[in-house]
Amino acid sequence: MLGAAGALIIASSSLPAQHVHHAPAQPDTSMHMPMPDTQPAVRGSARPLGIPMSRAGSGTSWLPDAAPMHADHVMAGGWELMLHYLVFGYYDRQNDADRAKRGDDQAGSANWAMLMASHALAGGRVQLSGMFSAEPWTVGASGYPLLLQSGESRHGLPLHDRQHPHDLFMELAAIYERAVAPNLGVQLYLAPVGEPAIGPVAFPHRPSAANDPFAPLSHHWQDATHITYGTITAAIFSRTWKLEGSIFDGREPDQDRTDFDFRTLDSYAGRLTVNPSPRWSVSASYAYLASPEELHPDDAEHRISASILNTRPFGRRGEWSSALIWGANEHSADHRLSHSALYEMNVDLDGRNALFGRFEYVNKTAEDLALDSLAGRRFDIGSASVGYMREIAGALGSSLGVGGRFAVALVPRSLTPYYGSRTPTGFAVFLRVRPQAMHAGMDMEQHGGMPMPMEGGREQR
Ligand SMILES: [Cu+2]
Repeated sequence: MLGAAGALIIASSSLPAQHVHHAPAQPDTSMHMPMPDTQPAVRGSARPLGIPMSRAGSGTSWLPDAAPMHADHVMAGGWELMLHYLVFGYYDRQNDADRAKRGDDQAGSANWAMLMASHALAGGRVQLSGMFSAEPWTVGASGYPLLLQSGESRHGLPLHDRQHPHDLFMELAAIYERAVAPNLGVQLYLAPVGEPAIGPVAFPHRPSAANDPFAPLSHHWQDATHITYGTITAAIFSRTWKLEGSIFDGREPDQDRTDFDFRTLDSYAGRLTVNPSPRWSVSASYAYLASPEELHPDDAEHRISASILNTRPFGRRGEWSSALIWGANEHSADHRLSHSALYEMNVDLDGRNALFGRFEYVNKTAEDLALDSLAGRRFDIGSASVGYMREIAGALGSSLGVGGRFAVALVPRSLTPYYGSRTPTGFAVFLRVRPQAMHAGMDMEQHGGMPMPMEGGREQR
């Protein structure tokens, strides 16, 4: 996320060459555009080692450098300010409630906004970020309908077949980072609310999920720790790798989505990420969660995951982002590894039309799905969702799109009494607002009228 590119004020000759792909001769600034050829850098908060802003994912995670960036960006008194937001208004209908016990419909909004400010400090760079969601009100405490989803609770009962809302405070964090050698940097992340070094970039920030309003069914096997109430992460990194360790409060957020759930830093995690080239980011992580679930406080959890993220050009002006993720949990209660696998993609065909899809396997227990009569059993669940998004308008730096999503799940026969069939379905239609894509050709008025020397293909118009 965080990708605000635009301001190429420091001479980019000092930065590693990036030629992700070549631009059309006459880019249309009103449309979503892929990443520019050059590495952005901004005076006052240059990133150590010349690592581009586009690489910044959720928390301290890395995306491919080629990931598209959607943000508003201004310089003010030596501070670089960036605003990111993603707002979906949806109508969601899961299953046919007349035929099956499980399923529901809802109109609501999934959304988040993030404000970041960064400044030069002591030979490095400090960044403050705040990320917020209105979902406690626009989704509600019971979450939105999503067949076979599980995780977190309300009124002492596990949420099932619904995705919990995100908390009002999704992140309040400070990062300090600086180079300590020509190709070595250090980073410290302090977050009263934030994301420890676990798993891939969280789905709200993944380009491969950017047009999908809904969470993966494997969220709690892969990236659900993106909101924790207390995280400290230390990292060392070069231009191509990053090694991180975190201590954090491993408890999931509770049903009160507007408060701070501070406890103790009882959990830890480590992650290695490698970005071998501009289009790729590969990571592996391990986490120990001391007591993640409020309903089962004595149950500790080990979580291991690996991910491969890719962004590549598609056609003349499109871009194709994808994610392949494996995540597994082992609960101290039963010492069995339960696996999940996900492939997800977003293909921006031409800057206006995008196709997206997510294909998942996850092993869930009767407890996860609140199926008391099947207690002790485990279920292999598959899910395929596909969708389409079309940009229909752009104004004031925002882009409005309209889209739809259809999903079909595959469940074992033993679940048909609950879901009505072995292949229950769900669909949603939605509007989506986000900042227009940033690229080096963006208007200088967004940078206080400063002239912006550019290099590379696209921006020389
Ligand atoms: Cu989440």
